[in-house]
Amino acid sequence: MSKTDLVLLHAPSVYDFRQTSIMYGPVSDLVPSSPIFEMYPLGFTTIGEYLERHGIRVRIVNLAVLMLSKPDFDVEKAIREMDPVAFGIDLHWAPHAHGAVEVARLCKEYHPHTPVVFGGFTSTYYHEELIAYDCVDYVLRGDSTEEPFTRLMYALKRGSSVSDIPNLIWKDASGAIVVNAFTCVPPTFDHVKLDYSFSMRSVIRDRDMRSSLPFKDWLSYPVSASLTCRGCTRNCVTCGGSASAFRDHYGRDRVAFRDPELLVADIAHIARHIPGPVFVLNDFRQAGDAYVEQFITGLKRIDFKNPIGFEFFTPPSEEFYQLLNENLNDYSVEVSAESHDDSVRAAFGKPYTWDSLCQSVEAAFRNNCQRFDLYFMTGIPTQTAASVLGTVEAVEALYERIGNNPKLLPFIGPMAPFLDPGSQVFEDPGRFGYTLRARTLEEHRRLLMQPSWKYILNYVPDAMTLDEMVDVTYEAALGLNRLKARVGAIDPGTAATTEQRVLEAQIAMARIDEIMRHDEPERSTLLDAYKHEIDQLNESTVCEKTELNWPASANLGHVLNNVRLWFRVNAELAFPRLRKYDDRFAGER
Ligand code: B12
Ligand code: SF4
Repeated sequence: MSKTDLVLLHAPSVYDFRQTSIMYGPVSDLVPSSPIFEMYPLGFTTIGEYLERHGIRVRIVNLAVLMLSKPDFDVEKAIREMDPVAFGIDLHWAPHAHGAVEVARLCKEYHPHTPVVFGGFTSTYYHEELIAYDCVDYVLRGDSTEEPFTRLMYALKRGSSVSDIPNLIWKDASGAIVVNAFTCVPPTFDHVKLDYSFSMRSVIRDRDMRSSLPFKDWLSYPVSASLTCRGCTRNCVTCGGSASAFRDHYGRDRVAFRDPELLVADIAHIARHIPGPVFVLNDFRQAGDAYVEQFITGLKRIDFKNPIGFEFFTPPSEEFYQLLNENLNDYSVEVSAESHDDSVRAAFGKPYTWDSLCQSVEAAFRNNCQRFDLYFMTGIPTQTAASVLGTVEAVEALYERIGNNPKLLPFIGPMAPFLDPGSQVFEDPGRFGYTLRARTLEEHRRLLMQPSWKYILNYVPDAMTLDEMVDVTYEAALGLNRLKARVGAIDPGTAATTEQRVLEAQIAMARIDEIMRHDEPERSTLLDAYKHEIDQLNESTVCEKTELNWPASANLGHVLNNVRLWFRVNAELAFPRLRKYDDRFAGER
């Protein structure tokens, strides 16, 4: 097993963002990525680990990170020099619609006979449109592609038929499109490893750290995510990962949970090798009380020391925080309330009250919660500009209620760049008070090339104009920034930088509107001339990226464990027989 069989490529949102003048705005301010969304799907690591366990050699190349961190990185040369059996490209998030297809075109240009495989949520949703592109040979549908991908790779290596590989869309010899049955939807989430062992091994083996970094600044902020499930029990109307989206588009009618003992083992493994905080995503309370008890006491058993953060879909109770406090050293909480306004939140699909949330924040701090991140969004159903500004006042009152505790960190950002394909709102916009500006994949690709986030949005809400939405998003961000500075949740320097950036962003948005009133070719000339200023504003706007960070510290244990892993991987390279493989699909190998 010497040559790389599969290269997994992650494209930037827009290819080539280095040449275009686009004011992305605060579209990614609330996630660790920059606006070109350089983070690859966690599924790359589960695919990589699973395929390697079955004898297929995999390499992740995060083109987006390489392009961001090395301005002269030559993508075409890098792709030309690769020589795998197949390329895999994620079109998981709709914002990658432009970059992912352009990267596929480059793969085909330099390697016309090498198959290009697409996958991810957006690929699944748009599988018919996607397979029609000349540069796409296969699409694998679904939220669990590890097994069909393994079988596809065996078939490609042997030159055998792919007609019985589940979830696969392909073209036969005549070019006709064949849609295989969508039957691989595992009922549990236990067949994969979520412990980052694949990424660590491949860094050591390929002597290449940067290509597989999950996002640009990961080395300075080594955060990891743990997942409790595939699917979701809830139905937030704008979410493409809701219960109804999974049922209607991803073939899943029941949530697949990860065994709590496996989840604890994932986290223990992360803690041995990576010093940063661990986020446990997808509210584990969805799995019921027994699961909660087993998981939390399991974390106590491993004496988990890293900071740990939990995403909760509804405000937890005092009793629940007591359980966390009794069992954990350092925990934090994250809740996306979306709005302070109960009717707006109910229209979004989260029908709990603002008062219950405030009580939960108080209870969290009574029980030693180290940090409470509260997320709000603009552009959601029924939300008016006045309601958005009301959120700032409500947060101010909440700060007063908790004695201006600086451990509360509120954030606000727009629902952007897109309403999720597959969400209830996307499927039936009129019912929820929206007009869609794009439906097809190609229409989304065109939107991504627009010059500012106001023009990129794939929707217009009825309850406010796009200009109002842009203005109140920045206004509310300024309000929260000032509040955080006043209570000491952020330092004055950070607050001043954010204030300045928001003000400059408002000016830039107005300037782009003004440029858009010109016709081509003057419009493009003016935009190109403005590129430098726009690029300065693209990193973060409504908050400083580092505000999202939780503390991390490496110790001697991490160093020793990584040295041990380094020796083991190198020994396996020198003596391949040391590596054990799974023979599950041996007949197809
Ligand atoms: C965890 C999560 C995150 C994490 C990211 C973790 C990560 N690196 O993957 C964070 C919080 C950072 C995040 C950010 C964003 N997210 Co998110 N996220 C999720 C969530 C909750 C779970 C997804 C998950 O991890 N699944 C399990 C992992 C192990 O599998 P996987 O990555 O899906 O991969 C499998 C398949 O998708 C497929 N697959 C994936 N890639 C490929 C490639 C190939 C070639 C093949 C064959 C198969 C394949 O096979 C994989 C293995 O089986 C879902 C909601 C949900 N209920 O599912 C939303 C969701 C996926 N996110 C969504 C969105 C919109 C975003 C953002 C764009 C939001 C924003 N504007 O900032 C950003 C994008 C960040 C970036 N790329 O830089 C939408 C996507 C809708 C759409 N169709 O576009 C979802 C559905 C719902 C939502 N609104 O949050 N997200
Ligand atoms: S936004 Fe709502 S539906 Fe979507 S993953 Fe989160 S809780 Fe589930």
